Amino acid sequence: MPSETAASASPGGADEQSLAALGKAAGRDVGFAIDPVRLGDQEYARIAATQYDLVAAENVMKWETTEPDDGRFEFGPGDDVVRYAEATDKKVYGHNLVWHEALPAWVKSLDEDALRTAMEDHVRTQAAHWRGRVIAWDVVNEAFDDDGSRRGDSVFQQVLGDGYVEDAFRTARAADPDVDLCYNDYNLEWIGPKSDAVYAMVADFRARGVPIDCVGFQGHLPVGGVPGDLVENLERFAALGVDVRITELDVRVPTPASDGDLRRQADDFGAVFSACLEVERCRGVTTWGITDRYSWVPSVFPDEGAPLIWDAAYRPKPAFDAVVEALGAGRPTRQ
Ligand code: 9MR
Repeated sequence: MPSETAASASPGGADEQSLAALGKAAGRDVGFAIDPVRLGDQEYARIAATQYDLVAAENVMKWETTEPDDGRFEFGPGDDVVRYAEATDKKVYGHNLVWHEALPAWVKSLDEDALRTAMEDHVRTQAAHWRGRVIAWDVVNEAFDDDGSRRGDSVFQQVLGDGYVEDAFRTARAADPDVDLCYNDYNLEWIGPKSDAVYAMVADFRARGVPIDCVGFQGHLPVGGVPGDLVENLERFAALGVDVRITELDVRVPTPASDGDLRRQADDFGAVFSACLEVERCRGVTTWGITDRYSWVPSVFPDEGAPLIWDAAYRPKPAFDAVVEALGAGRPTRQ
């Protein structure tokens, strides 16, 4: 059984059936959002070490952690993630530089000039700190509302207006000339008002030489929610000359989860990984965690959860087998 083989990979290195190994053969990164505190959990650590080749910090590179007070930077927890990644041969995907959430209170009370200075200083200092050690940054996270307008509940939008996004990308480029600079958002997976607005922004940036290299499609989906036009949507962004990536995949189901929903969830995971394999410029898929034991979903969606590919007892779910199958599909068969 593929799940048994892959899930029992030897500690300390990816075995040839691991998700990372299958992803590598297919030219795709397989990542997870890491909470370094959970590495004390033996099963978490074993799966993290053996199954993935990319990490994104679930929380510890966010502004509230990295600059809790004006000009006082705290990179320790993020450094732990980077050191862990380097020790286990994984890439680091930087999440994130500018976001209206996970923001310390001091940022929210600044006037226009002070906020612009604070944002540029934050982007510059954080990008410079991990220069050469992260492959990409979510420079700006979640700047748009679902109707395609700029989101009104962002202090950056309220005080600085649309131009803050461009300013953040230019500042990041100046601090790290080599890292990929990404825009990242949710509900961007299908063609509609929100993805159209982001598409227009990316097209405009590319036309005017504003540095942008990639777009992250988060992929926080309800079961059954993989849009039929996912590939078409990824392709139209790629045609603008940017890489694309699924950055935060999870598929929530009503809890307690039924067998039927877990099978539909497996189909959804398989479909998203297959979509990424189908699009040449899709660099990989990151799941927003490893195990149903630890997920943000139940705290935000009452009566929903179980959104990941290992269950709360670290047993691989049907979704795990579906990912193995999707990743292996394009692989040459060995004799
Ligand atoms: O999973 C993250 C959760 O632990 C945090 O409390 C929350 C606020 O910082 O952020 C969650 O991750 C979010 C990500 O950073 C951006 N896209 C949506 C994710 C889920 O809310």
